[in-house]
Amino acid sequence: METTLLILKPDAVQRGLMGRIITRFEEKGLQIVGAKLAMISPETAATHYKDHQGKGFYAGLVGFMTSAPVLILAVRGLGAITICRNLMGATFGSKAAAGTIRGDFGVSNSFNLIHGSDSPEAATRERGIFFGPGEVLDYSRAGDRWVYDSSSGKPE
Ligand code: IDP
Ligand code: MG
Repeated sequence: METTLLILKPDAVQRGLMGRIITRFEEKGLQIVGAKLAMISPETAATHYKDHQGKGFYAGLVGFMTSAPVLILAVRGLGAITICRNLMGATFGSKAAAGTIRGDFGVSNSFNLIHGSDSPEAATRERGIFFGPGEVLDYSRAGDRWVYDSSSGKPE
């Protein structure tokens, strides 16, 4: 099981799209194991986006991400990191495929609704930035036996 870190960005919150975006992950069968509505500080945004420091869009990105509340989610499932990136779609709303979150809900290159970790290492690092001990929960859902085929002994 992987646990990825998603952020519904200020545009998603302000446009009233939180529920519809969360629904996409729930409908896929992924499990929400952490959730937090928060303002991100400039320091936290800089830590989160450290790999983008020095790029032309960096200052605008930090300004955007700190401009209004975001919804931070921890999302779990087999292959959750790649599944979430696929559900999100390509970075730019103008290029993202129809059927993806970015493809269906936005046209902007920077206001693209959602962040998702892009590797297991990034997921671990980013979860540590936004969630403290005990804030990401382990729990089972009654419906999980119909989400995964566990007849072999392990979920598939
Ligand atoms: P990702 O969010 O799909 O992983 P990254 O390349 O990691 O894309 O970029 C981080 C964020 O920075 C993007 O989601 C977007 O909000 C913003 N961004 C990336 N490239 C550009 C750009 O060329 N112009 C404006 N904003 C950009
Ligand atoms: Mg990225």
